[in-house]
Amino acid sequence: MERSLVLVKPDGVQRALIGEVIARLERRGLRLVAAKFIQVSKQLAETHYAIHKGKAFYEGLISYITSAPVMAMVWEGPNAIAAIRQTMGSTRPTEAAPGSLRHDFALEVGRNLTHASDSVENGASEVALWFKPEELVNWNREIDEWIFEK
Ligand code: D4T
Repeated sequence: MERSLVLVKPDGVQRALIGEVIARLERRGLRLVAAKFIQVSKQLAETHYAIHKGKAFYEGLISYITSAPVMAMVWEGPNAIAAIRQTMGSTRPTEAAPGSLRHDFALEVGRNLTHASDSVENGASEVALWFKPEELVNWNREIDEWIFEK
């Protein structure tokens, strides 16, 4: 079972799209593991985006993600990494597939609404960065056997 960090970024929160993001992930069949509504500190932002330090868009990225609250979540499921990134659409909204969140709701890469982990390894490290172990809920749903093959 793969796990991904999912963020509804400040633009998604300000535009009242938290429910839309959650609804699409729920409808897809993914299972919610954790959620919290937080103001991101500069320190957390810099750790999360450390890989982009030095790039032209880095400073803008840090001020964007710390500019207003975010909805931070963990979602899980078989193939969750690929499934969630497909539901989000490509990082650049104008390259996102029709029907994806970024296609339907965004125009610019610097206001692309959401974040999702891009690999199983990054999913595990990002979940550990954003959540304490006791904030993660292990549970089963009645419908799981109708969505998860094994
Ligand atoms: P996030 O991490 O926000 O889900 O984005 P992705 O995983 O889809 O894409 P990324 O790591 O390549 O980019 C991180 C973040 O930086 C912003 N960005 C990116 C930007 O403002 N300008 C750029 O040219 C790029 C490549 C958008 C997402």
